[in-house]
Amino acid sequence: MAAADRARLGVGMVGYSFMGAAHSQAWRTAPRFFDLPLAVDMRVVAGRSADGVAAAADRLGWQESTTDWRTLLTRDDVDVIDVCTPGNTHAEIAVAALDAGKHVLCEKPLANSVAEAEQMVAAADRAAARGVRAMVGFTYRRVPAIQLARQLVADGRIGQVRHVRAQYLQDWLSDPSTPLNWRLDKDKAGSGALGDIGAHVVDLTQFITGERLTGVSGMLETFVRERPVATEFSGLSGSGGTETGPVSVDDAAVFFGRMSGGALASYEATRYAQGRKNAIRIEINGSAGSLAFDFEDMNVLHFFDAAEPAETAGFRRIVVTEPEHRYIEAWWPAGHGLGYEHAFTHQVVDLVGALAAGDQPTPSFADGLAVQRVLDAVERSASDKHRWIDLT
Ligand code: SOE
Repeated sequence: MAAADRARLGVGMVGYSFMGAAHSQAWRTAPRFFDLPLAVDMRVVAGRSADGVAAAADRLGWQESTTDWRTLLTRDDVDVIDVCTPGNTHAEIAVAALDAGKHVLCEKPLANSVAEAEQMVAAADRAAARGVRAMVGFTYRRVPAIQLARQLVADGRIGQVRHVRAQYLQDWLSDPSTPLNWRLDKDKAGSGALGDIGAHVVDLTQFITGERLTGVSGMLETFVRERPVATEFSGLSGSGGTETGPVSVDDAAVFFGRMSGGALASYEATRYAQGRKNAIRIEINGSAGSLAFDFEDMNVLHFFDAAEPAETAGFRRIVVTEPEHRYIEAWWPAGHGLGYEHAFTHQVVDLVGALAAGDQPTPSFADGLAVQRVLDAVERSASDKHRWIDLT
């Protein structure tokens, strides 16, 4: 269909720093590489600082900026609101947007507590009755190698899942002089490594296996409890002066659990794994084979097929850059890999496709709530001598 004939989808975004920039890139790029059923209009970005948000609008490609996100709710030219703010504001913005009849894409984790996540699911259910949709941004689901892993599990290529082993390793807090920022403040972020990055691996392992965690036991640790107050901070780095303040979240989380199909699962999320910048490592062992993935080599999926003769059996390194792989055809010739930002673009592609078709996009707010329940259970377990917490 010619672009001019397509119905338009007006987008408003709230927040404009690291995640806002990643989402803006996706809204800009998706219509240029994919044949979207709706024409995307990047109408307006909202943020607290007038100068900051105006500069961001200019840099990131938004037509307008505002310091009052509530104005987005009453604009007829805004159909979807993309929430890229710290977790403590997700529930307020998403519920107001859904009640105002706007579709919502909300960054992960869905909320800072189970109670907030439940309110958001209730708002999403009310909205769904009017054809209004809500999606949570567990972006890594849209990495082509992750899509292939899920497909192989669904096709029975690794048989019955026995072990799920997942780590999300970063090192940006290893240096104690890295200053305080909102991600280290429980009131704003809800939790630390657990919610920020552990949430991703909980979601990914549930997505790949098609199973849910039925119970967990865990521990949390805060290695550096006092840090400099930031004088400037951007992305995941910054600098501070001599004034210090408390860190109120976990630096690292380790937990184990059981999947609904009976598999044993272990998880680690940390910002102290020196040398690991954004290592999302997932290995799944089944009765008929195994899969292994590392985001630091994100265009590759390792696959072991136990049916192969012992002399030649071994992990196969599948380079997931063929046009047959999900999303790849829209990009480059085989072997010309993708990066971090592409999964955000795929997220927009799938959201716009679902909205045009009148379908529920995934992951839904209910999926976000399921992850939130796991995070909450790990926190309760950690504060009660690693007690087993049932999730059934
Ligand atoms: C920071 O740890 C962070 O930006 C996460 O918040 C994102 O979800 C992840 O994509 C990269 O790391």
